[in-house]
Amino acid sequence: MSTVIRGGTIVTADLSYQADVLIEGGRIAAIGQGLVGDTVLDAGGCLIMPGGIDPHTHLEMPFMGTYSADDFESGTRAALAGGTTMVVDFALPSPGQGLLDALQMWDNKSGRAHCDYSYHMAVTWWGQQVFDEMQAVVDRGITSFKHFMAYKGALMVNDDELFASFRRVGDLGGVAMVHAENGDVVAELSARLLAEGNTGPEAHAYSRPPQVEGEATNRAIMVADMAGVPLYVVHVSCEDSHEAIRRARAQGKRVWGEPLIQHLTLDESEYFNADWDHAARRVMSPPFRNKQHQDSLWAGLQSGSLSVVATDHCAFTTDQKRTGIGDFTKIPNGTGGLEDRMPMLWTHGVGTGRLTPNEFVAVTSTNIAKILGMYPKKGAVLVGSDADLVVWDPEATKTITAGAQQSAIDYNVFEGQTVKGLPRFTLTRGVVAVTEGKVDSRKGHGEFVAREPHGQVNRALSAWKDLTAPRPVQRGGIPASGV
Ligand code: DUC
Ligand code: ZN
Ligand code: ZN
Ligand code: ZN
Repeated sequence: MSTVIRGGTIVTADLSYQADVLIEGGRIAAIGQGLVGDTVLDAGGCLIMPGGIDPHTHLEMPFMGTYSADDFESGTRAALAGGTTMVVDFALPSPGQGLLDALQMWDNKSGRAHCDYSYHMAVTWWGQQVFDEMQAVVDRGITSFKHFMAYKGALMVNDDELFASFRRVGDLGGVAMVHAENGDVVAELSARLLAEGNTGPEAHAYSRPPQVEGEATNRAIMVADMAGVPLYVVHVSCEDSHEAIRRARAQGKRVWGEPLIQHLTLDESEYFNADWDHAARRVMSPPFRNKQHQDSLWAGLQSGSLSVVATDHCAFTTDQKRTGIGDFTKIPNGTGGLEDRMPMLWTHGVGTGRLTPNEFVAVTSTNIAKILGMYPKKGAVLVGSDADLVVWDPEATKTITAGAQQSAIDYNVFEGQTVKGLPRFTLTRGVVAVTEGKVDSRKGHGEFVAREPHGQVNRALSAWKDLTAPRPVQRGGIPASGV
């Protein structure tokens, strides 16, 4: 059985050109003119792009006393409906739990996935067991390790733990990731706001100002540089953290920043002059920011100082959110976005002239495939690549509404927004899973994607990169220059 996608324009991160795509055995078998196959998909007027990769999801995750409402089934169906053909979810050990134990828990959930997936491993505590098990995690093809600098008393790691873990990740050829917010300051501000009687969801935003993110991002960059490890900063929401990333990149450090589609398109007014449910449904960390911060994020995508657009999809129902009535610190943090990321970014990015179609492909798919060590299996339209493709109709429109979404929750933070640019077809390893909004995909079709560690080449440039090597010491104990 072979399939030909005919009559479209291939759009990659580098090029746009007219050609057909022949798919056999789930992979791209040929690209050229006049190709013939058993099944023909009409891509007339459409763009053929690598399927989206969302590198930041939390599916069926135990968090803040509950579980995120979308599991690997509804979550990956939502992904496919919006043109995303792969998700990377966070395997999250509870503090004290082994990494391999957590991995087993995630394996038990992910068998229901409709599209391919991989994991990042979260490091939520530090000890010999974690150090030891990291090797086995990398051997399984999981090469990215996430650290929470916030959620004090729960998931947060301190600087000594951060430094130790970063060094280990660097030695294993992996990528360190951070949720960069100063958890000590957030805890302090939250307690003070509550004590002053500010219990509503808007206080969540006041408890996490841009400075807590800027400080933690700077700190993580410096710690990563001393540890000699590449760093990926998730959910960059403001100029304060973007500025730190921009500076680090200009210094040659391997640092990448990931804004979310929510922060690019929704602002802090969602928390104010809104009813409790409306605001609480939008409580996430970091919170939405003002227009100046939004402009900074768009500028980062345009200039290349920010590399990837994700969702941090961590969806909770209104009932789950309401457990925080009377205490904003108990509102489960998280919003959805998996189904809407691609159409929203196309509409507000390409549709406004901020991004070219090629830049759109780079930030939704190709860049992250390279950063995470799975290119060109994913993120490419090349012979031999997986046929994870989206046939994109730039003229198709719809109005986003919760009633029509795949996600299991009862609302959508983009409710009422009209998007222009939608999948005509979404293909997962050559299988058509979505046709003009209709999802017809198979539970369990998704496969785990093992990833490759980076070599030395992708390590930070700091003179401190090899702290274990003997280094010449000048009189007075100061290391000689050039080490
Ligand atoms: N932020 C959220 O809003 N939800 C999940 C975890 C996180 O960091
Ligand atoms: Zn986070
Ligand atoms: Zn409302
Ligand atoms: Zn997250």
